[in-house]
Amino acid sequence: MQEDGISEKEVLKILGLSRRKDLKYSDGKILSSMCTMPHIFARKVYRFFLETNLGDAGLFKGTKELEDQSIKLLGSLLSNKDACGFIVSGGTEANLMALWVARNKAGKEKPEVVVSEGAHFSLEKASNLLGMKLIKARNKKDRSVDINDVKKNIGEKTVAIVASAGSTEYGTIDDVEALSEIALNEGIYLHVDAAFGGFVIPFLRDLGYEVRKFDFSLRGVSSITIDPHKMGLSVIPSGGILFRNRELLKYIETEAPYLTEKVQHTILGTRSGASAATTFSLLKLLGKKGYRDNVKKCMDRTILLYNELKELGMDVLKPTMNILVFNHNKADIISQKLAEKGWVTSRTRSGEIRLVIMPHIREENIIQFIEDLKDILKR
Ligand code: 0PR
Repeated sequence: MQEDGISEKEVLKILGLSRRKDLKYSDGKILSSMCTMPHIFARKVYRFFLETNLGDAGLFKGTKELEDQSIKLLGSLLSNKDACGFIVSGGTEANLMALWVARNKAGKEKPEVVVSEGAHFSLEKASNLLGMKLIKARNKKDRSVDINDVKKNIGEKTVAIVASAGSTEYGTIDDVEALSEIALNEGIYLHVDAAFGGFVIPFLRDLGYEVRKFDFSLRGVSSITIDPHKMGLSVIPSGGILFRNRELLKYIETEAPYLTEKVQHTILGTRSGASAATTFSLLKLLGKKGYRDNVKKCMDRTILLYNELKELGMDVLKPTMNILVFNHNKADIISQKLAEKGWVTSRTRSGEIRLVIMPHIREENIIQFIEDLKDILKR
């Protein structure tokens, strides 16, 4: 580090050079990401809360109220007005908190957690950190978890089951209703990872799509991850963890004797209130209608792309939400050629090409994508 500082202008110049190397959502070519441009209002709100710290909530009572209100609003979206929880850094932290509660609640030696083979890798991190054995149940052909295989994998040491409601790779929703029954019968904690789907599924239902139940209306569901920084249009970092009731929090309570609030439940100590305030603002500003319109826009474009891909003879999976997966015997070459044309796509673990149709993907981008794909296929 140099002795004397440099001018703001010089610093900004360095920043500008770095920032120019970043890709931009607004170019409409990022088809691999579950994040998007934050809502324009989010940018304004975030700045107002830069100094707020929910790790010392007694100093920031107003901001803490905004976090509590956000959780209330998300709880009502997920069929539970009594839900409690936190706006955290993202889905990884939310999933970690859920398994933390599940492990401590069960208090078993050598605890095990059953997830689907398509579960997000954050659950591998969480189980590793918590000293839990992660057991993967097989997926069915439709890419939702095979309930019979979940049952087979449940044993004496099982303390939790994790369901996906909007799987990362395929956007599929597990049969949470069946998993909820199992959880109730066996006395096992059920966590639903709706990091992506939480801001999609409730609105799909309103729009007339047939979607599975996944939320607190199912009695066996103990907690849900729902991320404002994905389809919630909020800023990074904004994740959401909701628990069915306050009782569950006692399993992760830590004393913070010298602070304004005497106990903490979150993993982080010092944590920004800006994410909570921004999330609250968007929930109020957009309302259900705003989010429903957002989902409709993404789904209309997803279906347009689905139809075009089918027309091209691609092996496309019927989408559950705004995630499209297709296969081709030359998928390797196709994704490489798409990259040469500037398209950022991703691949599933089975090698299919995966596209996430986020709000920054406009109809014209889809038309261009299809044109480019046709061109690649011709050669
Ligand atoms: N659960 C599910 C179902 C997820 O899809 C993700 C992330 C997580 C949990 C973890 O969330 P955080 O990343 O917020 O901790 N899914 C995306 C993925 O892995 C994250 C992502 C987002 C990756 C934007 C790339 C990107 O550009 O694909």
